[in-house]
Amino acid sequence: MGTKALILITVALTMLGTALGASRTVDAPDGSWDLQTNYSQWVSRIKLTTGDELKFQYSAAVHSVVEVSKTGYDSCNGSSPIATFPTGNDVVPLANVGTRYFICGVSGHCDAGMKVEVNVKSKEVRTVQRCRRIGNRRWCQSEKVLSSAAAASIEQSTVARFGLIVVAAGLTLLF
Ligand SMILES: *[C@@H]1O[C@H](CO)[C@@H](O)[C@H](O)[C@H]1NC(C)=O
Ligand SMILES: *[C@@H]1O[C@H](CO)[C@@H](O)[C@H](O)[C@H]1NC(C)=O
Ligand SMILES: [Cu+2]
Repeated sequence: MGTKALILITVALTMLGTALGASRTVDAPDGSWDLQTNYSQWVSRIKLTTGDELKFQYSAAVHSVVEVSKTGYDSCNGSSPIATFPTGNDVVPLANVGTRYFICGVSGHCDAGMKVEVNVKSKEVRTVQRCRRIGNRRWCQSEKVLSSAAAASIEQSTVARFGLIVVAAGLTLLF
């Protein structure tokens, strides 16, 4: 009995885990990591929270991605990189709250605008109350919903909610 409950809890936590992160491709859906994009404009339209990831897709023969400090970003100087991502299909996990700075490492490209600064925020936890009338009684249920950045946030919060329900079921079995 206890084992069953533990398995359920594990399944639920795994589901929550997959519900937590969203993937953002830089300048998707219209563009990619290139010289044509106004990245401050792109970044103003998206929201990134911890657990999300940033994807850079580009031709590795033409560009690169270098993560730098604010100083390196402001001066387009990639000579002391925090990290370099050279493959053309680079995934950068955004584990922590804070600002991250990325520039293209190819000479002149950062100065031409190939630089992006992203602000990673903490995930919000909202409490949603749903009420339903059956006969002359009102049944209310409150749920904690983890909201994520993705456009698919509705599906994600649904998955998260389902995960929480399974956790609750698991705990009921356990005690
Ligand atoms: C990029 O977009 C921002 C906000 O719309 C604007 O203020 C800025 O001038 C643009 N930069 C370039 C290089 O076009
Ligand atoms: C770039 O930064 C390094 C140290 O991080 C510094 O030694 C170098 O002078 C800088 N280059 C330019 C062109 O400012
Ligand atoms: Cu470039």
